[in-house]
Amino acid sequence: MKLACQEGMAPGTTLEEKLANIEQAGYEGVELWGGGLVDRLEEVKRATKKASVPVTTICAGYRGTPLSNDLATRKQAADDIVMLLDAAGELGATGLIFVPIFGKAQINDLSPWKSAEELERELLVELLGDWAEHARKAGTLLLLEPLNRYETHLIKTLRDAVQICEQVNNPKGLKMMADFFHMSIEERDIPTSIGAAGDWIAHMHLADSTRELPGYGHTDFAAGFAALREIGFDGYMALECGIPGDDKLAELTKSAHYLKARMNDTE
Ligand code: LER
Ligand code: MN
Repeated sequence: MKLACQEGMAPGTTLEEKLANIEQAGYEGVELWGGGLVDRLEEVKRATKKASVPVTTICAGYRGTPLSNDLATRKQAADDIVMLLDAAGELGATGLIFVPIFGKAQINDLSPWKSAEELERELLVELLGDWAEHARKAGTLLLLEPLNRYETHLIKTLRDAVQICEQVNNPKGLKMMADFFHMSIEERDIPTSIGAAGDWIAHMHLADSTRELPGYGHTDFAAGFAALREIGFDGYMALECGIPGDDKLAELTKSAHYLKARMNDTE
């Protein structure tokens, strides 16, 4: 289990400065936002090669919507996802984080034949079949991320994501991730859900129940980390949250200490 930090949370004006601060604050990797990444890929490769902080993951940032009603919008998503998977492979990242749809369903309900949600699930499995294979060949993973009910209607729990991963059944191309913030809303018991998802989990997002830095809310990270240790998780856990206070570097450093202490609580 290694700690990482999203680029956008790090203080600094250049990528070099941000990477240096991430490392100084006690993190071992950086997660990049996918939007615009392909246009600055060479700059990212140069900066990360010099720093000792590797790119762990690319977080979404594709245009379009994979489960849109509109073919051009679906195609836009497909083109960007394939490009970002190639970038993830070139950067040596664990994977590209993928959310099938934000908000409500966009495709038509065809009840009584099939509901919009049934159609979305079938379309999703169809699309993921191709993208998982593309990811596998690129040497990376597509990482399905469940979100909470206020951000999506479709894949909300770890169990939802596991079901899709099982249906696609290409574990070298498609796995899932779990975000402590979404889990604090959707999971009945976080350690049990992590245990049930097991080997399918290849990445984590860290945020407390308030979506601030770990340590500010009431999430039981020690119990979550113990469950991750139990399933043999050895991937990255990237911060994705707000930073209270003015001294961002001090806050990030404090949170790294807090998280490492929670890892040791149950060792
Ligand atoms: C969105 O809430 C989220 O958790 C991200 O990781 C996906 O864009
Ligand atoms: Mn997340």
